[in-house]
Amino acid sequence: MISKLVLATSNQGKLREFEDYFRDFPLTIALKPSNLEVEETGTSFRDNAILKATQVASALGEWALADDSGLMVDGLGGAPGIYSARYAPTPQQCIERVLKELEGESRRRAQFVCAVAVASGDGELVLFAEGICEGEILTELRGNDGFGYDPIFFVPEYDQTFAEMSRDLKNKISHRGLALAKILPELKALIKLS
Ligand code: ITT
Repeated sequence: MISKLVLATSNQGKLREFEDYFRDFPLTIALKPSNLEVEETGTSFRDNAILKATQVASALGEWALADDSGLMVDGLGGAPGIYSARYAPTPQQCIERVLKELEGESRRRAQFVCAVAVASGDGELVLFAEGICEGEILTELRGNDGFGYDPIFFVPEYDQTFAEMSRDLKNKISHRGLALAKILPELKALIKLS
C-alpha cells in the first residue's frame, strides 16, 4: 500500500523542488525527521541514493524517496562529484573552491547528475533512475535563485544559469527533473495498484 511518501532529505533546496514535483500528486508527502541521518558511505550517486532511501524507509516503516546528486566538472576530473555537498563548509565556499580550482582552465564543461531511489516500507528498493543536465561553469556568479552551485552552472541552450531560471524551467530541464520524470509514471502506477 502506498499512500504516503517520505522525502529523505535534509537539503532545503532539494525539498522545495520536490514539493513542486509532488504538488498535485495523489500522495501524502512527509518529511524525514531531522534526527534521522544516513551516512553516505557509497562510492557513487546510485549507491548513496539507494542507501538513503532504503535506510530511511526501513527506519520509519514508510515508503521513502531519496536523491543523491552533485556537480561533475570536466576540468576537475569529475570533482566535486559525490562530494559536492562536502566540498567546503558552506555552499558559498564550495562555489569559491570550484572557481579557484578552475582558474586558468579552459575545460569548463560540467554536468549535474541526480540519482533518485524509492524504497518501500520494508526497506526494499523499488524504483531507481538517473538524470543528467549538461552545462558550463562560469567565471563568476549569476542569478539569485536556486541553491548550491546554481549561480555558476550555465546552460547555453537557455543562455541562463540555474540561478537565473524560473523554477518551472529548472524543474523541467534539471538533472533532478529528468530523473524524477523517469520514475513518476511508475510511482503513479504503484499508487493505483494499492
Ligand atoms: P541530503 O543527502 O539530505 O539529500 P545533501 O545536500 O547532503 O542532502 P547530496 O549528498 O546529494 O545531498 O549532495 C548534493 C549536493 O550537490 C548539494 O548539497 C549541492 O551542493 C549540489 N547540488 C545537487 N543538486 C543541485 C542543484 O539542483 N543545484 C545546485 N546544487 C546542487
